[in-house]
Amino acid sequence: MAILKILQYPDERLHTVAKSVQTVTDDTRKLVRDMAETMYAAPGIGLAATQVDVHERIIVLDTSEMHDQLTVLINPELIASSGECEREEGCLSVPGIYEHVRRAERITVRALNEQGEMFTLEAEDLLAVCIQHEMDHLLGKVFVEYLSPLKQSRIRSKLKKRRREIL
Ligand code: K1U
Ligand code: ZN
Repeated sequence: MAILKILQYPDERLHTVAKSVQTVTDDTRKLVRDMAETMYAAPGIGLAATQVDVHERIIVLDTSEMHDQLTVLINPELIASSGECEREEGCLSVPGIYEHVRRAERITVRALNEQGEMFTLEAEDLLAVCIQHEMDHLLGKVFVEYLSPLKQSRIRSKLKKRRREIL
């Protein structure tokens, strides 16, 4: 297994639209294992392939308290959504920034698992928010893009300043 490099906002590659996986192969399963290891090490509760510069529709998630319930979504499709909620979100590609975003409260997604079998998942609360956040990554959208242009520009400046200080 390997820890992969996570792209940092405002990297242009985070705006790439991911392509569907044609066939789930051993290479797909290796990428899923590496993504899961990267997510747990970060630590995070989700990771989209876009964030590790692989532009395929693959997501890993684990919102469980014990970090022992990995969910893999390959080619996820949103088939239903209802309600509205507003929660604070974070992102491994936008470190140290936490902002409230409004999303659907409950969703149903259809996806393939690591074996290439189709399944349906009903989610609510944090899991629903996390899936929507990760599905946005696959469409090239980062959560800060829901914020006002002023907030986005402040976040970009803050991250650039922080990076200058680190280098
Ligand atoms: O970068 C990502 O897409 C992962 C992101 C997922 C997410 C978090 C919160 C709301 C929506 C989506 C994260 O995992 S940020 C880190 C985080 O939330 C966390 C880290 C350790 C323990 C618990 C939470
Ligand atoms: Zn994110």
